Amino acid sequence: YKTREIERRSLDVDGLKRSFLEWLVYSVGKDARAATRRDWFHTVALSVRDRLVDRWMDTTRRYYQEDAKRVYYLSLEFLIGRLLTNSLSNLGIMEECRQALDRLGLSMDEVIDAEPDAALGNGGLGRLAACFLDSMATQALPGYGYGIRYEFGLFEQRFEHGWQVEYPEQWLQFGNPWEFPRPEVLYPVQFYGRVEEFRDSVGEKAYRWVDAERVLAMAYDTPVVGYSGETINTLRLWSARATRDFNFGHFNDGAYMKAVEQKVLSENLSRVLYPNDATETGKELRFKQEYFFTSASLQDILRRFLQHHNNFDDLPSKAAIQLNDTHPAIGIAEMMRLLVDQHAVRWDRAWDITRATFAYTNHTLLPEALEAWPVRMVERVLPRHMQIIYEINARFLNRSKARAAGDNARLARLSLIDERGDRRVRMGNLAFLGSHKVNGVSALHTDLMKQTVFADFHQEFPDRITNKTNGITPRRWLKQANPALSELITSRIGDGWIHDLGQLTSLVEKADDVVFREEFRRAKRKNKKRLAAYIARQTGVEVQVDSIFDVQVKRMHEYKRQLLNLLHAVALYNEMRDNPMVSWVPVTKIFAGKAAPSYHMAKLIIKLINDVAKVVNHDPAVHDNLKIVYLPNYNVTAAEIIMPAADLSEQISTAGLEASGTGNMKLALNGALTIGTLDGANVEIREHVGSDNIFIFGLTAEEVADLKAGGGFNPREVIASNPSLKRALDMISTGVFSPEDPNRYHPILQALTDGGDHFLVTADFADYCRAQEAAMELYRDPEEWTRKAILNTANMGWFSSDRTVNEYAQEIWEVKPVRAVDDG
Ligand code: 26Q
Repeated sequence: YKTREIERRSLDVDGLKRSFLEWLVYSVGKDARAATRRDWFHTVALSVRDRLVDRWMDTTRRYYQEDAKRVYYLSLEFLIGRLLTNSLSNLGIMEECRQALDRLGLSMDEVIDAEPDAALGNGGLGRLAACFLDSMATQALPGYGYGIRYEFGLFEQRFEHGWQVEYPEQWLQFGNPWEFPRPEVLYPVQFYGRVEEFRDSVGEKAYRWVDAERVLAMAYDTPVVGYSGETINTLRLWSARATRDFNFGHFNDGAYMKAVEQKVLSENLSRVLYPNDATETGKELRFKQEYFFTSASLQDILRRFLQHHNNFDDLPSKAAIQLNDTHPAIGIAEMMRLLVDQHAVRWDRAWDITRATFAYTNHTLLPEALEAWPVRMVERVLPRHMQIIYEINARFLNRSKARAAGDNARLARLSLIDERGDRRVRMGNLAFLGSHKVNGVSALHTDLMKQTVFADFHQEFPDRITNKTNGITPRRWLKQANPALSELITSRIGDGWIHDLGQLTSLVEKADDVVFREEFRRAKRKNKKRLAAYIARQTGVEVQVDSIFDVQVKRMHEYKRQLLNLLHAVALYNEMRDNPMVSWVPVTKIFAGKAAPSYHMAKLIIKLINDVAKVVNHDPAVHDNLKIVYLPNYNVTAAEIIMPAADLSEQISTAGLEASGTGNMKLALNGALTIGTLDGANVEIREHVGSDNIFIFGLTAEEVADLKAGGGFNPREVIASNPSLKRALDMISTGVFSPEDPNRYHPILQALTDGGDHFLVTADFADYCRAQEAAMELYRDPEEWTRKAILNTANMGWFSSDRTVNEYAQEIWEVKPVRAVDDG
């Protein structure tokens, strides 16, 4: 017994090795000869998990004993990726584990590669939530993530004849060694039914939600290991379970199968992540998912609060609830319902408590992405919540009427209900009204929030909107993903940067050090070789390691303008063929990213990139100086290989449309130079790395707004006056890249011409090509390029999510670190 206990804690090579053998036999149930790579992964993960449990329970106990204020991060997405390297690295036992496996004749890299990528998110918003979890744990902040345990994560993308095809992502197929099911942590969540009015004990009007359907939310907990392993927080994901009493009635008439069907249906709630990363779909199941996890989370939060407290006035000093976009915004109404209907708190008091507890982060200004649920659906699915929303709205509009002084258009804009057409509930307005702070995710985005979508609300509540520029965790995105560069950095400035990324500024002076530059280049080259091998494996294309790795990896969306990048590729292709005697700088254009399955234009652009790639990559006339690759199935694991290997980072969205971007930060931190518009966090990246060390081009957000307001932009004129653009577009439209179907790309050409080129691809084309030429020219001078690359890495420390989370903690949540050893 005693030995067993030691085995589960020891962090040395021998202890790990013994522990692996024990787990393999007694829990995975295999012997070493029969074990597959996947068996070994489960073995190692379970052994590592053992080493988390004590500290995890310590952390939980510490928070409980100190009755610390907690922050609850409600997010429909957590894009966490793999956890093995993360856990080992944060515990500081990577090398010990490698050696232990070595002694068993196993390759650590193969074991690591057997872990599926947990893709419980679409892109930036979900990955941000995962970075915040890492940063909260690292800084000993009592932070909990709450979300859904989707059975199917974001679909797997494959290419068939160059077209995107989606396959189910079955990440749980072989079990998940990191999670702890909590079958006793179970909450009922209701849907449908109707509301009954009655008189309460003191004769006041009160409401009861009756005849509703019930689903249960069951918790699964995953430990979130902070750097050094001192603090281990919890990610709690909800899974839908049918209630046991579900349909007793059916058994009478022998309709057993019907009851089972119902059970299956109610469990669909947590089946699949919606693959839409911008456009709101209006699907009832999506709305039910939002309410399902929000309600379960709030019930759990109140249960924890009531362990220590009986006065709800204390809730805001013990709990901060952060809404990751409007997806959990129904939580505002749910909190009111729980306080007013279930706990008999008076409306005004309940409203003050709710507002003081909630805060809301906005991630997009795109009108098609703002959630607005049909009133008719909300009143059917959540009848009591619809009443509560009307009540919130009536009280608010009443108060605002005086100030609006007869400006009915203004009142209509402030209303929680969009009365135009079919009536809809504006979830952004609800989130804004029910929160004490509302934040944007970059300086520019926050300014635009104040000027556009939330202009009226900003006037009403001038202190509510605040900026919290996004960040990324340096543990995953530098230390783990880029060991070559990490080791180089640590050899020069020590390892303090891992938890204090600002320390990277000590590298500024190293930019002028020839030896350091040489070593920096060597690290980059190593990463490029690794990516080249990955590209060859995934696509069969051989790329030149000495070419510029020009990288655009992100969701496929028209506003992100992958098309602009591709048009430059076609123009460059033409120039190379026209001028075979010029000594061209070799370029490898690397694309990766998924399109929402219903987003036809995005899928057509993917097909176009693959079609152009096929022609260019096989054309001997360009002498391998240009290659184009589209890597399938971009996810966190692929990003960890791509980010460290990039030379040039494409951040080329139409100015004003990308809220922040976070891939831009990962790439610059890993020493890529940015070519980008003044959009989102690019603006702040320029301020930090210096305008000499970034390639900025294109219209500014203000110029875009003026252009649209003036209505004065004719893409046909722009095309006609730019021969290289015209030629590229003509080639696409005449079927040079799709001879078997010459008209295939007409929808794209249509959008760029008659469609009015909504995203200003043609308007920015010339300046983009100029910036690309500047980049290629600089690449001819490796010393100068490397100097700038080093200055990027050195000055990106501010973009650590540790800094971001600290700002939230101090200015929004008012939570403080709770450390293991309190010597204060
Ligand atoms: C909404 C309703 C129905 C179905 C799906 C959705 C939905 C899902 C995901 C809407 C939006 C998203 C994701 C948005 C997102 O990832 N936004 C990105 O957030 C990043 C983190 O702040 C920013 O850096 C990016 O600029 C922003 O695009």
